[in-house]
Amino acid sequence: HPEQQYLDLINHLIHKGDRRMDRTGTGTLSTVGAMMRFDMSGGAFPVYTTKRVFWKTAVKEMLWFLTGQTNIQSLLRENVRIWTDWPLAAYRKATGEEISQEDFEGRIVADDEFASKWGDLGPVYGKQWRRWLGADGKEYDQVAEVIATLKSNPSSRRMLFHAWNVPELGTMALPPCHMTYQFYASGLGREEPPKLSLMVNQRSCDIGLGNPFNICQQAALLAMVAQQVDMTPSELIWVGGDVHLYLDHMEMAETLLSREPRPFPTLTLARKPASIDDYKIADFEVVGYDPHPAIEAPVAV
Ligand code: UFP
Repeated sequence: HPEQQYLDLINHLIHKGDRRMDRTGTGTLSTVGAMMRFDMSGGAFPVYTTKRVFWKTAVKEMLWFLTGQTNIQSLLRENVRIWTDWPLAAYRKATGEEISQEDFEGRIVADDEFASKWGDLGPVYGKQWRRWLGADGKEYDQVAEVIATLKSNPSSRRMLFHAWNVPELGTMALPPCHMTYQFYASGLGREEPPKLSLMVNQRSCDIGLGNPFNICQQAALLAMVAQQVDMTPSELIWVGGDVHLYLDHMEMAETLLSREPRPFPTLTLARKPASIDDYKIADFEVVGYDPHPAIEAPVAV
């Protein structure tokens, strides 16, 4: 089962991981240089099954990256709260107000002026993907460029987008974890339609919470781009730099290892939107997802 790659990586971290302190003060077991490959041909959608993964939230975050936005307001309107911690901490620090997360989120949603003042994360993923600001003052849409190249010159070795914009790292709420997205078309001229693979390079990976989420959102991106360029999704290849298990995720890790993976569900896109900018969460039809129960675990911030 392809999910065994994930379980093997967890097992490796538990037994061979380097025990070390980390930025968040939690402590991890860590390794460097891991690869997992997921074959999506036939429609398989790599959403792990050894615990329930909230794939809709993950896909909604991917759709938000694609909008090029960096404000949490539009995420909160989709009920996605994963980025609230950073603006909330900044607000509390600046004002000294002991506002609850719920109240803060409520104000961001209801009040545009408040949202534009307090809800922005700085130039994170969406900004870099769609509106990378060049030294020439122009904004570069890397995603559109990749899609255009996939249509005009699909054997190119330059079809990638990157989020590690060095001069802007300091003003991002979090420097990019998943950094490069490189596309690769195969079977060109021999197979109709050709196949599309995506290799993602991730510098830092929380194996317990981040990875299950990242894998399925990256798979969703591959499905969308493949559809836009009339290819079939092939492999999602995920490469991790510092891959770590937080010490307070040990119990979750043991539970995951005790469970038997189940078949991955299938993903179908309900329609073909006019462009990569027009996908909605309702377009993602996932059938046959029958995971083991969800596991709650603390997020290291
Ligand atoms: N992290 C992920 N995936 C993500 C994301 C964050 O695993 O998509 F945004 C984790 C990795 C790490 C932490 O545990 O968040 C980021 O911390 P640092 O910047 O110190 O690597």
